[in-house]
Amino acid sequence: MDAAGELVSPKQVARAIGVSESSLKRWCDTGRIPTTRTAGGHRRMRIADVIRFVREEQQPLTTPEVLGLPPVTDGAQLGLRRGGERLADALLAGQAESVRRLLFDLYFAGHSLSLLCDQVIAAALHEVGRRWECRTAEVYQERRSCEIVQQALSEFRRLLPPTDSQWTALGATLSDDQYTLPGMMADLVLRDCGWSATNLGPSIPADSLASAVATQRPRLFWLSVSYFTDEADFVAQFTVVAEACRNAGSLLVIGGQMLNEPLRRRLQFGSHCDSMQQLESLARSLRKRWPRRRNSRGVSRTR
Ligand code: B12
Repeated sequence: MDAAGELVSPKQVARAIGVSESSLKRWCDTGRIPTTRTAGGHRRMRIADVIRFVREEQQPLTTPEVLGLPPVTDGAQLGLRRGGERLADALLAGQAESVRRLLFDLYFAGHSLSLLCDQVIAAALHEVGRRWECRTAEVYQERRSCEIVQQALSEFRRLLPPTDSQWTALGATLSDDQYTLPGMMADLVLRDCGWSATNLGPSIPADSLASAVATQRPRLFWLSVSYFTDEADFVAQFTVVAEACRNAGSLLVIGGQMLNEPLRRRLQFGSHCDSMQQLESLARSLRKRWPRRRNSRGVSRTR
């Protein structure tokens, strides 16, 4: 069962939300929380549906630990900007548990995943970068910050809705580009929009990405560009990937700190996004605009 399909019982959810089991069962039976039944007739809910109910109905979680989630702390009151500042301090100090609790507090307060990525996590990592640049932070603190954020972000997967294998997306960074967070964020944000996303990871040669696109034929291919040593070589590599996307009918979506306007004018791509919020709105609008793919017999198919 994929993480998003994880099931929980009314007893667990009632304890996590701090309501009686009978009220919770009533919410199940009135359809406020999508519910299935076991062979023995017991109610079960997907954790993703419980979390959507909690966030949409602003139903405070009293004991999220019951659902394997971090305890509630005061993060929700901080808001996004101060949340980002608190996160930068916790990252530089290597406080993984504080980072985890802060991100979940802000998520349960109703902030979208894409907003947390852009205005809290990226903002905090930019601050870590500024400290590195002015020698008040070390490279190990940069790397550790990324590890801590990746650990926390990987826990969000189990809270996301099931993905639709019709909407396939693949992504990576090119050779030399070791940056992992933008790719992980794009993967999570696309899954949050119901896309079946696969992050191939950092620093992959263009030829290999081109063959991945040719064989997988994703509907969307994302490329994050945070670093390259030689612009001409980067453009040459990029062109190989862009060609493969054109041949496979995959929309090439690009983003990243290195993609300034003059460089973008030298590149052929489908869409440029400066943030995860832009990616989210693109991913949701494509699902509305694009038809489902059909095979020769007119049956909807996943590729
Ligand atoms: C962590 C880090 C590292 C780590 C990365 C580890 C890892 N696992 O990723 C390590 C130690 C490897 C590293 C190395 C270097 N680093 Co460094 N690093 C950083 C740091 C602090 C954070 C990077 C990060 O993850 N940011 C968080 C992400 C999420 O933010 P983001 O990239 O802005 O992405 C957002 C948007 O751009 C957008 N986006 C980005 N990509 C995409 C893709 C798509 C599809 C979409 C839709 C959106 C999108 O959405 C994101 C969320 O809002 C940055 C500081 C900074 N300003 O980011 C410096 C920074 C990028 N590094 C810098 C430098 C110079 C280096 C080195 C060259 C240092 C050296 N001399 O060795 C090397 C180069 C390594 C290489 N070959 O890749 C400079 C770059 C300056 C420049 N532009 O030239 C920075 C800016 C630090 C600084 N202030 O000077 N670094």
